[in-house]
Amino acid sequence: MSRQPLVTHIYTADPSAHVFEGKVYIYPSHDLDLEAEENDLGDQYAMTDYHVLSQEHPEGPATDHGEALHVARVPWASRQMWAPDAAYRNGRYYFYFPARDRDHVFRIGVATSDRPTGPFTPEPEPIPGSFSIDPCVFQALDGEFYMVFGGLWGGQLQCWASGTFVRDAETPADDREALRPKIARMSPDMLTFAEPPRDATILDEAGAPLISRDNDRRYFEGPWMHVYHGTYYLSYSTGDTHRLVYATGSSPTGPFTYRGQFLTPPVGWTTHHSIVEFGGRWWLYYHDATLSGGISHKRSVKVQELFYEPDGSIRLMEP
Ligand code: FUB
Repeated sequence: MSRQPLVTHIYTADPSAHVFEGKVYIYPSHDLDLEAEENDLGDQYAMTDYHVLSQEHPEGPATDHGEALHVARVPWASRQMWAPDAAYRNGRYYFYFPARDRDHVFRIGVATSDRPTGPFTPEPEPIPGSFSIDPCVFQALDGEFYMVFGGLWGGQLQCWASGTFVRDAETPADDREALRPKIARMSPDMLTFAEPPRDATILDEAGAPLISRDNDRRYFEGPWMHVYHGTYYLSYSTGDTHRLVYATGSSPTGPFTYRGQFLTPPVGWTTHHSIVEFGGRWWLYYHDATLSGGISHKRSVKVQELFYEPDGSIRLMEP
């Protein structure tokens, strides 16, 4: 199978793949072809808009449907349109995206359309009570929708550890419990949270929460949830150790037990992915920075088949 970028005329990253109307629709970030100095706050990820891609099949070519939303159309947002996601409910498509507000605090917004390709019309304000980055909106087995979200460092998850925003907050000390992704049930209209976000706990094999110095396993950013054989799979990036790993649980809100790594580090600093079933097979959408020669903020979305072992574990892959 080809491991080439889905498209090469623009840089794309952070792919959230969904099957809508019999096709795969991919909702990526749109990396700009800009020179930028890299820093740990991610200022180099200065994206301003989103494009939607689609494929008739994960092994086939991708179509770029053009600009679906621009920061200039979002009244509350100032910059940095980071990793988005989309959902379908009751005849409407909902596009979720993080961006910095006018105080430079990351919030999560929602925009709607009657088509999977957009253009999407943004709500005038971010989702009340939202913060940080990397929304993933999924439907649980009982039909309810949830958003799992959050990212460290430039994604500001550590700034909210006390419940209110502390701009210069640091990540927990090495021997303390690691930060966890946040999860909230969505209201029926999909525009607000039905409850305050809570922690999605990730435990080790002995049932203890992962701790901060466990950099190969603890949560960093880019959560994705899917269900396989009745089990919830929470997968995510370990950030500074550049792995894609997963944990499983019997409830959409956790707790989740760490299970393993499924993708070794791709080229570039960030790792971000989604997992989707299409045609009775499973597919991993992810990005790397090969096309740009390794420039971390110029990434390209790729896809490869994903395999489960008989015990439900995900087979380790190389990009
Ligand atoms: O693309 C900007 C940020 O980089 C995303 O929000 C993170 O997940 C990381 O991929």
